Amino acid sequence: MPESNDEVGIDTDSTADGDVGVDVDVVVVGAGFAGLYLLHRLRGLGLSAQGFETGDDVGGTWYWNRYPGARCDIQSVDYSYSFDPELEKEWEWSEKYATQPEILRYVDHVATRHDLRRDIRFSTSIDAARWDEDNHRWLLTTSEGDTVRSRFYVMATGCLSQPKQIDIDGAENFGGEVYSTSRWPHDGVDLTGKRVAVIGTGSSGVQSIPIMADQCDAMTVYQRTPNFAIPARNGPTPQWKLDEYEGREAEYRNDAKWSRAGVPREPATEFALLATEEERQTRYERVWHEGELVGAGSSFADLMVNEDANQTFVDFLHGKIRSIVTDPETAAKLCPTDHPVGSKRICLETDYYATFNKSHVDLVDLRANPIVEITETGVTTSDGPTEFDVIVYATGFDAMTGAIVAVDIEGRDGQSLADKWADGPLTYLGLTVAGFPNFFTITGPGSPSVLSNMMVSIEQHVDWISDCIVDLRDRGATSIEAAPQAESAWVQYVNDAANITLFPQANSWYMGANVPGKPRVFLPFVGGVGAYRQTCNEVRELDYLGFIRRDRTGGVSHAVGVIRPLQPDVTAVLAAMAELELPPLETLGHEGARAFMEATAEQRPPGPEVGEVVDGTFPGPAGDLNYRLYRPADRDSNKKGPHPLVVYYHGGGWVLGNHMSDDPFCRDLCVRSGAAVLSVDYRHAPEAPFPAAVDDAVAALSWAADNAAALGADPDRIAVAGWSAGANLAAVVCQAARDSGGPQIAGQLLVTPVTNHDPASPSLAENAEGYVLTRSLMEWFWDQYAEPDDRTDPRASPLRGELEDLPPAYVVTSQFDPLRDEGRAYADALQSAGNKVAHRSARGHIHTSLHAVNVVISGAPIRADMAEAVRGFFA
Ligand code: NA7
Repeated sequence: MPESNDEVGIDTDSTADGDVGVDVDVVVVGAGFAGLYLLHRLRGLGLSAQGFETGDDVGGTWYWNRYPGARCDIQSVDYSYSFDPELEKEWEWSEKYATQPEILRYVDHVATRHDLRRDIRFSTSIDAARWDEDNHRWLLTTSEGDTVRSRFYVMATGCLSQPKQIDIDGAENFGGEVYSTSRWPHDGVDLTGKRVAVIGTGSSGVQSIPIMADQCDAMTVYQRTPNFAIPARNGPTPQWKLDEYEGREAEYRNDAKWSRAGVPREPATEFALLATEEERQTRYERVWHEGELVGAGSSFADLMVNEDANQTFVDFLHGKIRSIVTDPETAAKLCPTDHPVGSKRICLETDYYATFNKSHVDLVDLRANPIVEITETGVTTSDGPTEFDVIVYATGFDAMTGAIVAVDIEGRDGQSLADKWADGPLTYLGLTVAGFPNFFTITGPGSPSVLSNMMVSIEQHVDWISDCIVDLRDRGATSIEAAPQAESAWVQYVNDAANITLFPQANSWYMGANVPGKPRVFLPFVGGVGAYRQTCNEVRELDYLGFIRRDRTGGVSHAVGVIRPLQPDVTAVLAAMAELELPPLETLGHEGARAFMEATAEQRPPGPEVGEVVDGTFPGPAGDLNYRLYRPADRDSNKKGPHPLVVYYHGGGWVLGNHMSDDPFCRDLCVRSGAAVLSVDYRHAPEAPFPAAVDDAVAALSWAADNAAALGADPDRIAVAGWSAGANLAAVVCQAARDSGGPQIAGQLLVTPVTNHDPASPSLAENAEGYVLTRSLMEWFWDQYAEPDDRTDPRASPLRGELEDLPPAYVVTSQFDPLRDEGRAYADALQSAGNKVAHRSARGHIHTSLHAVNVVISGAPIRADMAEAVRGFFA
C-alpha cells in the first residue's frame, strides 16, 4: 500500500486513528478504464492513491463480460485511451470492434506499462464509506473488514457493472446450468449438443445469440422487447477511419473531445422531414452499410427530437429486418414498435437476424406469451413448458446508479446516498453530490457517460477531478462540495435536455425502467461531450462555480451561481449564433436588418402542416395590406369549419417582419389550437412611424370581424395574438376595440409583449446583452417607431392605458428577456383591473426562443399551453 505523503500530498494533519490501516489522499474504487487512468494521473501529480477492485485483476466491465461475441460497439480506434501517445503508437487493434479478450489484453498492457497494479487491492471491495467531518476525510470499510482513511473518495465503478437481479418466478428452481452474460465463466462454456434458453435481447443477447446458436442443438430466445440493430460489419478497421485518424492522431483525439458523442463526426444539419424519400433512403442505406452507432444516431438533425422524423428510420429498419428474416411472423416479432429508434441503445449485430432463419432457433414474444415460471426442467410460458439444459440470462444491469448505491455511503450529518437518491440520482455535473464532500463519481448520472464514447468521457472526468484536487491542494483547502442550489439547477438542466428528445419515451435502462422499483428518471446527460466539457471547463474557470470549499481553519468560500440557467437548446442556439459572429442587427440599418431577417427565415425549419394556407390582401387606412390565413385541417371531413379565428400580429420591433415572418409559429398555433390564424401585415417604421402600425392593426381586426364568414371563420369567436411588438399591437387593439365598442374579442394571447417604454426596468438591465434582443436593439426599435413624447401614449405603451373591461388575457414572459418585467407588469395590471388573466413564465427562455418552432424544442410545452389558452378563449 502506498504511504500518505505529507510533503506533496493533500494536508494529512488529522489525529491518528487507531483502527485505520492506511491514510491516503485518494481512494479509487474500480480498476476498469476509469480507475486505471485515475490512478495513473494521481501518481503523476504526487498524490497517494489506493485502488480497490472486486475482481482479481484489472478490466472492469471487460473483466466480467466474457460471454461469446462480447465486443465494444464503438470502433476500437476510438474506444481506447488518448492520454499516452506512445501507447497509441505501439498498440494496434486487429478489428474494427475488438473482442472482449483483445480489449482485456489492452487493459492488461496499459496496467503493466504504467505499473498500476501495485496501487490496487484486488478481490476487495469497499462496502461502506463515511464522511468524517471533524477530520475532513472519508473512512472506508473494505470487504476484508479493515478501514482505510482518505481525503478523497472516487467511484470509478462503471455504468454497467451491477447486474440486474433476476426477477423471474422460479428462477432458483432450475436444475440445469445457469449462466449470466455479465458474469460469464472465465474458462468458457461448452454448449455443444445442449438445449439452450436465452432470456434478454439487448446488446449482450444480440451479440451472443448467433454464436451460441452455432454451438447448441436447440435454442429458444425469450424476447420481451425487440431492439433495433444494424450490421456491425466487423473486420479490419475500415480505411476511411484510418484515413481520418492516422498521421493526425492528436487532432483526431481533440475533435473527439469536442464532438457530440466522443467520436469525431460532423453533426447532421439536414432534417429528415425536409428530405425527399430518396434522400432519406440513401442516407439510411449508408448507415446500414457503415455499421456505426454514432452514424446511426445522428443520420438527421431531427431524428431524436421529432417522432415523425424518427418513424422514417424505424420504417427503413423494419424493412431491413423483413428482408433478412424469412418467416414473416418471426420478422414481425423482431420489429420494435414500442420505442423510437435510438431511444434505447441500438445494437450492432453480426448474423443476429439471420440466426432466426435457422430451424433449431425459436423466438418467443414474451408480450404475447409471458413467462409463467421457471421450473426445475425449463421455462413455462402461457403457451406451456419447454425443457432446457441451459438457461442464459442476458437481462442487463442496474445501470449507472446500481454500483454506487450498492455501497453504504454516508455523507455529512449521516445522510445516506441511497436515501438521497431514492427518487433518482441528484448530482452536480454527474461528478459530485451535495452533502458528500470530496466524493466524486466518474461518468456518473448527469454526465454524458453511456451516451458517449466512454473513453472520452472517462478521460475528461479523470482530468477534471485531478485538476480539482490539485487546485484544492494549492489553495490549502481540505474539502470541496457541490452547493445544493447548483446541484438542483444541474439536475433540472439534465432533465430539460432529455425532455427535448425522444429518449424518455423508451422503457430503457437509460431511464432506469428495466429495474423494477427503480425511479423513472433519465440518467445520462444528452447534450453531448463537447458541450458538457465546455460546461465543466467554465465551472472551473469561474472559480469552481457552484462549489463550496473549506479549509483547515474553518474558512469557507463559495462561488455562488448556476452554470447553465438557460434551456439546453436555447444555450445551443446562442452558442451557434455566437460562432457566426453576426453584427448587431441595429448596425445594419432598417433595410439591411430586414434583408438579414428574410435570409434567416429561409433557412429555418418549417412549422407543421396545416389544413390550408390562403394568401390575400385587406384594405388598410393607407392602402392594401397582406395577410396569410392558416386553416386547421378538419379531422372530421363532414364537419368543415367554421373555425374560431385568431388575428395575429407578427414581431419585429415595428420595423422588421411581415405577415409571413412568423410562419412556423402561426402554423404551430393553428394546429395546436384548432383555430384559424390570420397573420396580418401592418406598416413599418421608420417609413410609417407610430401610430401607423396601430391604425393598421385596428383596421385588420375590423376587417377580419366583418369578413370572418368569408374566411371560413366564426365571426362570434375572434381572438387576437401577437409576439413581441406584435403582442404590443394585440394589447393595444384590445383597448381600442373596447373604446370603440367592438369588435368583440374573446381573448388576447400576448407572447413576450412590449408593454411599456421603461429604460430602467430591471430585466432590461439583467438581460441587456447576450440573449439576442439587446438593450441597444430595443432602443433602436423604439427610436425608429415612436418619438420620445409618443412613447408614453397608451397606444405605444399599453401598460399606461385604462385596463378595465378587457378581454381575458394569456401573457407569456421569458426569464431571460429584457421585456420580461414589462410583460409581467402588464399581466399584474390587467389582473388588478379585474380582468381574467393567466401569466405563464417560461423558465430558461429568451425573447426569441418561444416562437422558434422546431428549433427550440423546449418551447413546445409552452406553445401547447398557449394553444390551450386560446381554446379556452373560445370555450
Ligand atoms: P440490456 O440492454 O438492458 O438488455 C437486457 C435484456 O433483457 C432486454 O432485452 C430486456 O428486456 C431483457 N430482460 C430484462 N429483464 C427481463 C425479464 N425479467 N424477462 C424477460 N426479459 C428481460 O442489457 P445488455 O447487457 O444486453 O446490454 C447493456 C449494454 O451493454 C448495452 O446497451 C451496451 O451499451 C453494452 P426489456 O428491453 O427490458 O423489455
